[in-house]
This record gives sequence, C-alpha cells and structure tokens, in this order.
Amino acid sequence: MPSTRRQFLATSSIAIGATAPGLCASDAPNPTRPLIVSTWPFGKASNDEALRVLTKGGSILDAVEHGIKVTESDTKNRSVGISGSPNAAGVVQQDACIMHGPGHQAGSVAAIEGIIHPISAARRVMEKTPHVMLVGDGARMFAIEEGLNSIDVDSSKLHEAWRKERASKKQAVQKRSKGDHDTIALLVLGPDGNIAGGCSTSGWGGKLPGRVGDSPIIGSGLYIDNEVGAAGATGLGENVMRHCASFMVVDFMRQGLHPQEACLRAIHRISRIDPLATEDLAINFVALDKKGRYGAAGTGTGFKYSVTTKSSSVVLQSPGVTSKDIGPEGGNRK
Ligand code: SD4
Repeated sequence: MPSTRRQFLATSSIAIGATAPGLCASDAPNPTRPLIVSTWPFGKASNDEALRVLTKGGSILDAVEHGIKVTESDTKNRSVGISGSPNAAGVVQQDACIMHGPGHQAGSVAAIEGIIHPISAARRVMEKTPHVMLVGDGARMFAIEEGLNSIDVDSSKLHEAWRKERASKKQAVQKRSKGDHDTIALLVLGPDGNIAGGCSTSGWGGKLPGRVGDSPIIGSGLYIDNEVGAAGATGLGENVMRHCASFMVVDFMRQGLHPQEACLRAIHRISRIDPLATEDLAINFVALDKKGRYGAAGTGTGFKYSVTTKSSSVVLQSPGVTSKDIGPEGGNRK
C-alpha cells in the first residue's frame, strides 16, 4: 500500500474516532434526525436556532434560513453579516446561497450590499425567480423589492475614491491574514430524511470590489445531493472554487465514503493536484450524509465545527491535513 494511502487511512480512522461519544452516528442503522452541522464555533447558535425551528414544525429550509440569520445578526461577527469585513474600498459585500435537496433547487446572491440577511435574499432567488444567482446591484434591488431589511449604502462614491487612490498608489489587494474571514455553512438533515443547506459570508476582508468567493457558488461553497448528503466549505474561497470542492466531497460520499473520510479525501486530492502547499490552501469542509453521519476536515491544524441533535449541541475539532500527510510524491508543488 503506498504510504499516502496508508497515512490517509490512519488519519481518517483516528479522526472519526475522535468525535464526541454518542454523537458520531458512524455506521448506526438508525439515522440521527434531525442533525445539524455547521462551520466554526459560532455556528452552534445557528444550529440551536435551526433545531428550534424544526422542533416547532418548520421546514428544513426555514431551519437553514433562520439558523443562518442568527449568525448574520451577530454584530460582533466580523466575517458574516453586515458587520463583516469590508472590501478594499471600505464596502461590505456579502455572498450567500441556499440549496434544497428535494427538487435539487438552489438560489444565491453575490457581492450584495446593505442587505441585512443575504441568506433570505438567496432563498427568495430560489423560490421566486427562474434564476439561481443574482449579483451586485441587481441582487440588492431584488432583495429590497422583496421587502427584506436593508440599510442605505452609497458605495459608488467609496468605490470611486478607492479607484483613484489605487491608481495613484498602485495599491494591490490586501493580503489575507488569519482571522480575516470565516463563513457560516450550515447543513440540515431533516426529520424526514430530506436535506437542505446554506452559506453566508462577507468574504475576504480587503478583497477587490466585486470579488466573489466560493460561498455563493453551488458546488463550491455548498452542495447537496438529496440521495446522498451535503457538504459546505469555509476558508480561502479561491482554493475551494478552483476544485468545485463541496461537489467533490459529496461525490466521495456517493462512492460510499463516510462524511469525515470524504472531507479528508477531498483535501488529499486537492493537495495532490494543487501547486500550493497543503497548509497554504486554507480550506475546510463539513459534511453529513443521508444516514445521519457527519464529519469535517481542514488543512493545517484543522478547524472547529458545530454539531447539533435533539440530545446535544457541541463544538468539535476536525482533523487537520498537512503536507506531511500528502507525502513528497503527491503534489505539483514548486
Ligand atoms: C470566501 N470562503 O469568501 C469564504 C470566506 C471564508 O473562512 O469562509 N473564510 O472566500
């Protein structure tokens, strides 16, 4: 067996065993339903709200939307919602998407400004238009017409001032620093076995105006296959988008992998293909499957994610993948 394969199996079995006792549905015949999984510790409050919605008889889409709204409303959060990090011109531009497993429906908004709940705008794109994605001014206009809460933004002046300043200083896009951006990706396996999910972020702080990350891109920041499971991403969106990474995670689950192995396998595969070192990819995934199993994995030291069932709501540490796990033969790395 090649060493990389051996290392992969070792990492994944350790990681699967590392989740909280009683919560890792693993190969349990009876699905844990409902099950809610989201990125980062701040996802826990969203999970709890999603569970509350489901307990009161709300739909899986209601659970996703209202759950994510909790994080979007958190004014202390600098990476999701209107209080998120602004772009290089000083404007907060947000990305969000939502997917409904039954019917394979999706909606998204990108680079939207001044809308308090982009996840609600994404849901309305899905439910009320023949489109999947609206961007920029069009997305804002649509959200306002739909009666969603908004604030006034006059970003054209800010963008113009930034453009002039940039021309004179030849200022490049701000380098991403740790803690600059985190996304909420929230996945729900409903009581009836149907799946929905959503994603919301203000993206990379200091990004070029108009930059769109992975979060509103179906198959990148989020993907749901109602026959199989769901995956969501957080991290450096450019490195997620180039690999259609959430689709990849779900596809690995379709091939029979446990959600946690699927997350790990995606990172391994991306690391082998990508010229960047594993640690520099800065990509993280959460996943759940139809059987009520879940998992997560991230590059470097991994990341924290939140898992909620009727009996417990916890923050867990995902396993991490480093260059050492990939091995010297596994990359185009220069
Ligand atoms: C983006 N993936 O815009 C998002 C941000 C994020 O952890 O998830 N950061 O690239």
